Amino acid sequence: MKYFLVSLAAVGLLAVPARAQTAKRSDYPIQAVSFTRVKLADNFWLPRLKTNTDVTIPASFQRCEATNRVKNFEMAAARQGKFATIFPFDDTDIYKTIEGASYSLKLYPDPQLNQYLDELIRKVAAAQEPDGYLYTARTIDPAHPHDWAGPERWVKERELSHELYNAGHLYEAAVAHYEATGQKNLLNVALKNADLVCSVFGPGKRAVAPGHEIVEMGLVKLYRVTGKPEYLSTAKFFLDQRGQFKYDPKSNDPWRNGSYWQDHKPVVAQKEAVGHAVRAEYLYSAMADVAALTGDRQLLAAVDSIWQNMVSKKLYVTGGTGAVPGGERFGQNYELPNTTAYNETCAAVANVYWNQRMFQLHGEAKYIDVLEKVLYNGLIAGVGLDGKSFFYSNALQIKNSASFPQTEPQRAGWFDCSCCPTNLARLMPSLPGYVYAQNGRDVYANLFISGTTDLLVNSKPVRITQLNNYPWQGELKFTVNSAATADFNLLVRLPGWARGEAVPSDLYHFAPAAEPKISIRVNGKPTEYTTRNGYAVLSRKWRKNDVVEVLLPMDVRQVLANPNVADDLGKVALQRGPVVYCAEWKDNQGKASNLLVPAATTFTASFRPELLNGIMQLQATVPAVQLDAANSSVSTTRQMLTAIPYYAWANRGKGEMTVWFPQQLTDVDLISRQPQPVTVGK
Ligand code: FUB
Ligand code: ZN
Repeated sequence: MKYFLVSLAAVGLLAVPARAQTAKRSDYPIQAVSFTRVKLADNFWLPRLKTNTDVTIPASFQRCEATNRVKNFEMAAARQGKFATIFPFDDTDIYKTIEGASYSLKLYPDPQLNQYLDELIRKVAAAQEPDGYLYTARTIDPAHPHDWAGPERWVKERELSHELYNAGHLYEAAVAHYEATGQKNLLNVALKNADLVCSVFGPGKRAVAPGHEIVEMGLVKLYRVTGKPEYLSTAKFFLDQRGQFKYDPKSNDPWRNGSYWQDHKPVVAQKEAVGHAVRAEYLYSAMADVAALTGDRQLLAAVDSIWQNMVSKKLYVTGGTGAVPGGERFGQNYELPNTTAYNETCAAVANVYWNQRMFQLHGEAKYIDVLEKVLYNGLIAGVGLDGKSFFYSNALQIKNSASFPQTEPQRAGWFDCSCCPTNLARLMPSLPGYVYAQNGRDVYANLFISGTTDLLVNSKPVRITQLNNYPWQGELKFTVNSAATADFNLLVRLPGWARGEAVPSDLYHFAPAAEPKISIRVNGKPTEYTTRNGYAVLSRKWRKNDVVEVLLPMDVRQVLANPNVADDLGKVALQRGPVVYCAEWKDNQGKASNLLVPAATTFTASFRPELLNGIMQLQATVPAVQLDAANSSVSTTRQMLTAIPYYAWANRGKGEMTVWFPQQLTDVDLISRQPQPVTVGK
């Protein structure tokens, strides 16, 4: 390869050719500490990552085989047969699972898995056309491509072909595989494809706003690995193509006005999170990437204002985004219904990517607050405790009444459009890469996950070890170890929820309660600290075995929504630490929609090791509305409300669940509407 290889060099795996050492380029001021340098030892996350490795990834590969996704590559290699799955983007399920398996190899080395990946990568490489084109939905039989693919390459890219979407996922997988294993077999396939893409698209060449974003993020990753400027300029070119196509700006239909694809305005003129949520959040992630790499201030201003809109008007209390099923998209401001909440699991994955990048741009804890909210709630609700059942959409209420439209009351093993399971498979094992970040002498502790990281600060090796029982307990312990005295700032995130802030906006707030207190001790002594952007800044000359102890208040908080959120009016949600709770039928006499939580309710928290793989459970005695249909009567009794973490619902069968609880009974609505099922997926 003629371009320099940067990332692995940075972690000491590869020698860097001279050109790379002298090359200076701007990037995020704050760099995440790579997943390769963080070893987890965490009670909450490690079992999940192990399940992802032992169950999710093998199940995903098995399903890619059983559903003919692998066969599509084999047929493309042979240039014969008939595309054997439903969607032209089905190739990406293989790429995403390879990506997850690559991260996972770093956590749990496994020669057999490595060998399986090599075989699969051989099949992927064989399906690639000589000029680099890789898209089984056309290559199998170019005379009869998939209906969405169009008669020629790229002609339907803006609408539905997903040619560049497939490319983007290939690049993401290839970089993860290269960084985790040091092997270039998939990277070479990706680079050949990217070279083709850069030769086809660009100023004076073909132009399109990619129909489903991600190629932009993928190209940026290839740029970081190789330093090849065309990858960055093509990513920027794709961003700049938005808002060029002639739609009908007066139409309210997102497909007619272009907002479904975030194509309604030039990207620098966009101010709100709109359209298909996964596409949107991949776009916003790429905007942050390109702004960081080019210093483009307009792009930065645009992505800042879009984030502000999302966090103050379009974010569920669970961290979900993309409220509307039709178009899998963001709704209007404050349109956050509970029973029909779409909240695609892929959108949670995308929101993690986006918030991490916003943090790296600005160094403000609020972005990690949102990322943490997504992580502990909306994201992991997407996968069952068994590791092989998944939600595509994530409702905030399931009501057993013929009058309510339902989304998905149960998880499924796979979907025709199976983007979510494989997106989870890749995000979960990349988690070590979100725990720490660094900007020279500033070392950020963003997530409270037990384990160890080895860093270089001022060229001196420093080891930080975290030990805690988060998210259940608020005692955090950091042990700093360096061979010689090391002078640096340890920035510990002071989570918004621990400072009395439900979200970094006025979309949700906590009901008034005694002011929460955070205390910090160094080597057993209370310490003074300054704060910066939501972080406690601990500046000192660190010596061997210095211990920082942080105590976060873990009171149960009642959350109220902005009154503009019609569906949450007069209701409260429950949160303890970063975890948002729900009541599920199983613990509440078969129902959840009849429970009230008056303002004065106080909850007790108790750890239940035997329940749902170990959870902190909340309980309080509350009024419960009882309906006696036979006698047409309604009464209120007092009943124990048991709440479990939202992420843990739907692991014990099908029934009612709610995140939001009315504070009082205000009305009894006599209705006899017919159910209107909400469809999931394409
Ligand atoms: O279009 C590819 C994927 O399928 C999207 O990201 C999901 O929302 C689903 O529509
Ligand atoms: Zn999905």
